Amino acid sequence: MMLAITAAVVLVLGALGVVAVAKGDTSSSSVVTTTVHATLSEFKVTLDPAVVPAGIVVIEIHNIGSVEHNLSVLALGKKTPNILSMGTATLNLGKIDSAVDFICEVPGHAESGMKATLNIGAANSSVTPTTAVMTAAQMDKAMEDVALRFPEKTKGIGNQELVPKIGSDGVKEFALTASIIDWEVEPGVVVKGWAYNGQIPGPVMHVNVGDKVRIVLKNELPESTSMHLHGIRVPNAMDGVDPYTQKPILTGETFLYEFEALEASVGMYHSHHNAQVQVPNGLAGALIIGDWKDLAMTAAGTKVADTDGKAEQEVMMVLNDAGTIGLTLNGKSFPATAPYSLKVGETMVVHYFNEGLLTHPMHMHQPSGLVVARDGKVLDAPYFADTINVAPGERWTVVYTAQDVGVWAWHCHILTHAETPTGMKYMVTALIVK
Ligand SMILES: [Cu+2]
Repeated sequence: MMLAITAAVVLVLGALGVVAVAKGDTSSSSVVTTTVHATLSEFKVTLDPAVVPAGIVVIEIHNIGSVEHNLSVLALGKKTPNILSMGTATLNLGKIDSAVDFICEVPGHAESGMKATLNIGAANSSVTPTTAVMTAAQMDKAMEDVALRFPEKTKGIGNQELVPKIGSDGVKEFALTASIIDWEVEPGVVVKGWAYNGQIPGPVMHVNVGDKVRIVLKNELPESTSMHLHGIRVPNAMDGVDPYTQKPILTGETFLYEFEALEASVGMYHSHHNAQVQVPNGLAGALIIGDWKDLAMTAAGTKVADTDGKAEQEVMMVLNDAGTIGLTLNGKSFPATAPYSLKVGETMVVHYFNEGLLTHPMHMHQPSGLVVARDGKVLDAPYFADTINVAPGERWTVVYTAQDVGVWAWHCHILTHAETPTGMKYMVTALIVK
């Protein structure tokens, strides 16, 4: 046993020795090691530098896009695993002496432009790795350009109110169809979204306490699905957890979710089948039981400076950070996110819903947020907070009463979820107060 350990230690030390020798060689000019910074986004691969001397090449990769990418050199049989949005990876190409072609292997990405070539040139031409790809003035210009585009129109709007049919039995019946659609997540970037009724997030359903509700879900996805009514009190058979409470809804099949709305709730409906794929790809939406403009203002009482004691708006803010949709507010990335507007003294009741995989601290620059409910339960003691952590699965209800005129930024405060070197992106919008 001791012998085996000693042998292993010797092997490891031997390997380190080899690495040390190789690195030492770079200064004595026999083998040069060059680090290249590769930046992945939708749908581009940028190499810096793009020309290197022959020798050992190590690629440091940063995915600044909003979806997963990888980097692969087919000719060398070398590639990274899929890299999450904002993730990094390293790819050691070993010794190369001729040009190398890179692609992203995620289906459709290379065809959309994710290709690059690393060329071999003179050792003294552009060996020095640099992280500055823009001048300060270029950066300022890029930031201003994207900011001026907000709010930029894109195709498709989520969270549209779904009007129920009232059946002869008095039941409020909502029709949902799940299918894969083309979804413009940011201007010019169209992804395969998984949608209820062709929109991301799915349509908003409002019902009253005491209503009898039927949701008719048709599955037009290429795989099975099921739907969980998250934060809503329903009979166990309606909980949407296949294979326990129902069979999976096969492609082409329909399932009826029927329940009586027993309690005021801020609920969400989402897939509970292959959910780590189906939900971040878009299969999620809001289901509200009760009059939350009224419930929230009653909870707020005299704590907010609302002019007439009534909320003017109820806003759904669905957060996502993964899947094909990526870092988004209501299925859109800045500058395609929707702005909100209020007059001084007016109030909007905002429900945050986190359908992603990460916690998002949502920050409103006008510091007037009164947290009145968590997961659809009114708090005994509402409290003020300008940054509210919304963990996956949580819903927080916040009363914002406009106090001061201006355009107030409203964004996730994990800064890589809100900004890039070329300006604001992802989970950013604004409250415009007049
Ligand atoms: Cu975030």
